[in-house]
Amino acid sequence: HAADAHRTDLMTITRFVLNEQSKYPESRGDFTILLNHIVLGCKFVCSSVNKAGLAKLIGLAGEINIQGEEQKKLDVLSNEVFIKALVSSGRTCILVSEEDEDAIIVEPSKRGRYCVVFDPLDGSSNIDCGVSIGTIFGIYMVKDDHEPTLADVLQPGKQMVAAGYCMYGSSCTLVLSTGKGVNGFTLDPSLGEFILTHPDIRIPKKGKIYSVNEGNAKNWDGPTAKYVENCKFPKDGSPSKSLRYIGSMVADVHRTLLYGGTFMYPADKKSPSGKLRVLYEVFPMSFLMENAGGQAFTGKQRALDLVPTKIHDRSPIFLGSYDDIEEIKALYAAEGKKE
Ligand code: P6P
Repeated sequence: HAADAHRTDLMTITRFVLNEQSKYPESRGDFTILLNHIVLGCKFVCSSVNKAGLAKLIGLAGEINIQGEEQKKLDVLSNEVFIKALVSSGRTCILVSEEDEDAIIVEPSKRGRYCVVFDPLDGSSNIDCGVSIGTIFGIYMVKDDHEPTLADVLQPGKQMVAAGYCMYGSSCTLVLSTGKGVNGFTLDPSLGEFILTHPDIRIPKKGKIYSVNEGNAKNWDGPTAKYVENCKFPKDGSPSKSLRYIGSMVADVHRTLLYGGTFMYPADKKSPSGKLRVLYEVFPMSFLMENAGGQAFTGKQRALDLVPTKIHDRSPIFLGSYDDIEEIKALYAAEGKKE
């Protein structure tokens, strides 16, 4: 029965992507190689994050560790691991990391056709209290071999060929879309493999949860304030929604994807572009939401239509269940008519 099938028909993320890729006879396996290197990075970070608490407890993570080296912060270490993994894949030409001010142009001898934008350890301020954190990544493909420039990554999110995140929590879960649906894989530590555990994830059309930092309420604009008000005091007599806010984007988005509802980081008077970064937070999560049947909206437009001007640009974001985002879009449209 099902359990045995799981044991004997191990659908690993590598096999899954190879199956997908077999639908493109012309492909040369480059994406599979790239993905394998991203997966390697995730496995390393998962193992380091799980030990981080322990390392801190037994003093390994103090200023000087037992090897006498200065102990790197986990997000710095994760960043180095991903950069090394991506460059050594030989399939990338330009990298953008949340940790690096400038884009990384891969040396010519190791160049491939993919541009990877990533946040190696999003939410890392939550490590010490054990809240789930994650790696977020998006992948663009350059059209031909040319000297890579920022223009290759300053592309709208709809140009991405793949996006995903890896959440380091009670289990290590990698959620991936290559443009045709969304699939979730869980790391089986005994095998060191990511196994398909959430095939074809579809976000509920409407949800009962809203997720936003209410501490910013005094700075919200009208439509955001109105939407949150409607969640708390529904006009149509339906039950109030539940507020769930973890403060770690990967965890909040993962819950939204599986349970439905909305995740919001709106603009506010203090930060008119919101807080979350376009390339490696907003775009990958929006790509996943749309591929799971949901929506992602900036308050002005479809998030994936946004064209970034700088690699660390920020944007407001409202993402989640299709019908719930429709409500938010209607509130912003009504506001636009008043102006
Ligand atoms: P706030 C974590 O620092 C992060 O970048 C995201 O993971 C998270 O969604 C957001 O910031 C939380 O921000 O302002 O609510 O603490």
